[in-house]
Parts: sequence; structure tokens; C-alpha cells
Amino acid sequence: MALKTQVGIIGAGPAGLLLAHMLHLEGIESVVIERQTREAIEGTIKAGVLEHPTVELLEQVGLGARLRREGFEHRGIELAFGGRRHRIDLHALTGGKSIVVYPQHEVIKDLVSAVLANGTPIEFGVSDVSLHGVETDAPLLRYTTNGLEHDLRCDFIGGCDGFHGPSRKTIPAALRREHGKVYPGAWFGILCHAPPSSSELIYAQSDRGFALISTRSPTVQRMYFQCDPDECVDDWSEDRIWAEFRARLANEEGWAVEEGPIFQKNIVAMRSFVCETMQHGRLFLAGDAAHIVPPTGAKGLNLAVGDVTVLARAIRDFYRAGSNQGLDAYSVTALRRIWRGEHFSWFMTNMLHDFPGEDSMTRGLRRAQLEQVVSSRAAAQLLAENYIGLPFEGAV
Ligand code: RFL
Ligand code: PHB
Repeated sequence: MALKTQVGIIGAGPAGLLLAHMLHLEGIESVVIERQTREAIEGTIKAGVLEHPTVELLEQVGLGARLRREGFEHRGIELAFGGRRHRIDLHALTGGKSIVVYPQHEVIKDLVSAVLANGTPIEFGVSDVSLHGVETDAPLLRYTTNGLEHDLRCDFIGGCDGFHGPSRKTIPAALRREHGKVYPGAWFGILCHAPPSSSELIYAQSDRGFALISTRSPTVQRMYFQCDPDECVDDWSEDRIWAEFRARLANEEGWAVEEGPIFQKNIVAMRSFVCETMQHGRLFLAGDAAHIVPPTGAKGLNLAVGDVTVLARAIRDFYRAGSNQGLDAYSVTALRRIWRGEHFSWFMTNMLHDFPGEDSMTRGLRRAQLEQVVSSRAAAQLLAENYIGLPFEGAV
């Protein structure tokens, strides 16, 4: 079947859905096609931390109500090492800004409802997605749904299909410069029924490796510990997991992690990746399709939101003012903020993880870095500014 829209969007993750919603607010039509079911995308546990600029943007586009009601504002984080916790006062160090802990799948639920309520179609469960004619003025998305092949003709394609999607690979290899780094570690994540161990997130460095105490609600907690990338979740019993957390969070202050029944376990790889360029003809990449960060800086979703603000504004200017300026500059504009996020995520990862085979010099330098961050206001401020999120490159 032949269909037509202004912007064809591949992927109903935060990037694709937010793009569809922001375009609608500008009177621009789009269609979203998604490989998974609605239940699957609304049920996958991923990120938890929304930066200050992300929260502001979601409020501006009418998606702030549930986030404000059910999310948890955090005005500081703790860095734990050497048996002690050290608070980084995000609020005081950034002139009153904070972050909000609100799970990514709740953001997805809010976005899916808004996009459907706008009348923008989301085709779930599509397969065999391919991109055609992206160098022309009328690119085409071909996909199969319910056994039928469809051709969706559009003016632009939003490649919001995550790290493994087909969009990035459509850019000819000779025009694509890819930068990548895989870390020799991964995160073992759990969800458990327990009260919070702390009122703020704790990023802990120890000789046994990194651990992170995060939260989801007063009764559900999210925690991670660094593990080997080849680890198998089934090898980790509840007892073994709690023993590992206790060992990594051992301290001289007399606090302990709150333990409870674990109901979800998963392993998350750690990589840094950037694709330059993020555009080719009428194809524009946004989010994980173009870049990946290790989770230590809590930046992935937030970077995707940053890309979408730049892209939505560029597409708006094309339709409203006939201007190609924003579109032509998209990649360069978006990449400025992305590289800053990449740098911060790399910095946090190296400061907080001990990797196998490291020498004592590297470990000594890491400790000096941690000591600097908790004893110098200038160093703490730099961390705080990056953690609560750098301003977006202009807003729609
Ligand atoms: P997504 O979320 O991967 O969405 C891409 C969508 O595209 C679909 N897709 C296709 N659809 C049609 N045809 C195809 N051929 C397709 N191929 C793929 C996929 O099904 C999917 O629905 O990318 P997007 O929108 O760019 O969003 C990126 C974020 O999801 C990601 O960066 C964050 O989750 C990263 N992240 C965190 N980010 C933060 O900002 N703060 C955090 O606290 C944070 N914590 C995390 C994280 C990621 C984690 N995991 C599991 C990777 C914690 C974890 C554990
Ligand atoms: C989370 O709550 O899932 C979370 C929090 C902070 C991070 C990464 C993930 O840096």
C-alpha cells in the first residue's frame, strides 16, 4: 500500500516519539513505525534520571504533569569511596537546578498517549524496514505490517531506531566517521522491593568495582554493580548479589543497603560511540542511533532529547520559512552537545570504575580525582553543571 506523510520516523523510543510530538505542535505531520509492540516498549526498564533541561522541555511540550506528580526531584548526589560518603550539592552548585528520577518507560507511556491523542499514527510490530531515496526530495520507508508491504513516501526521515536500527547504516560508509570505545566492564542491574537506602543516588567506588544505588519509588529500588561483560545473570543468586553490594558499600559511617526481594535482573554493556555525520540527504539520525554513552553519567535519554529539540526546530524552519539553514547545520549543532555528554560520561566512568588489569598508578590517580571533586568547589561545580545537564542548543 502507498502512504504519504511529511516526516517518516523509525523507532518509538524517546527520540522518535518526542520528535513526532514536537512536530505535531508545529503543525507538521508524521508517522512513527516501531519494530516492537506497545506493551514491550512501555515495559522495558532503562533509564531513570531526567536532567533539568529535559524536565523543562517535557513541561513546555505539555508532558510535565505526571512527571512532576510521580517523579522524585533530587537536589544532590553522593559519591562514596574510602568508607565515606561525600555529597555533591547539585542545587547549590548550579544556582537552584536539580534532576528528576522518573523511569524511561513512564516517559514512553506519556509520549505514546500524547502522540496517539494528537492523531499521529504509530505502527507497532512492523518488520523489514528499509530506507530508499534518502538523497532525493522524496525519500521512502518500506516496511511490512500484518503480512502487507507498505511504502511510506515522506519529505524527511527521522532515524530514531537506536544503536542496532537500519538508519545509520544507510549513510554510505565513506561518509560516516564512527568513533567507538567498549569498556572492559558492564553493569549488573536489579530491581527489588525495599525501602530506599538513601534519599539521594549513591555512586560508589571500591576496590571490588563500582556500585550505584538508585530508586524508582518508596517501595521499589534500582541498583547496579559493575560486573564482567560475560557474566550470566542466572549465576547470581539473591544472596550472592546482596553480599556483593554489602562488600562494595562497606563504610565507617554505620549505614547499610536496604535489602529486599529482587524481581528483575539484567546486564548492561558499557560503550562510548559517536557517528559523524548524523545526516545524509533527507535522513537525520537522533538519539542512540547516532551515539551511545556508558550509563554512569545518566546521559543517554537526555542526549536524545537534545538532538530532537535541534531537529524539530530545523524541520519547523524548513516548512515555516523555507529555510534549509537549520537542516544543513543539524549534525554540527547536535554534535557539540553530544561530545560534551560523551566526555562527561567517559569521565564519570573512569573516575568510578576499577577495570581489570589496571596498575596501582591508575588507581592512585583515580583516588586523587575523587578527592579533588569532593574537596574543590570548582571541581564539584563542573561535575554538577554537567550532571544536571548542559543547556540545549536553542529551543523550538
Ligand atoms: P531507543 O530507546 O533504543 O529506541 C529505539 C527504538 O527503535 C526501535 N527500532 C526499530 N523500529 C523499527 N524498525 C527497526 N528496524 C528498528 N530497530 C529498532 C526499537 O525497538 C526502539 O523502540 O533509542 P532512543 O529513542 O534514541 O533513546 C535512547 C535511550 O533509550 C537510551 O539512551 C537510555 O535508555 C540510556 N540510559 C540512560 N539515559 C539517561 O538519560 N539517564 C539514565 O539514567 C540512563 N540510564 C540507560 C540507563 C540505559 C540503560 N540500558 C538498559 C541500556 C540505564 C540503563 C540500564
Ligand atoms: C537509574 O536509576 O536507572 C540510573 C541512575 C543513574 C545512572 C544510570 C541509571 O547514572
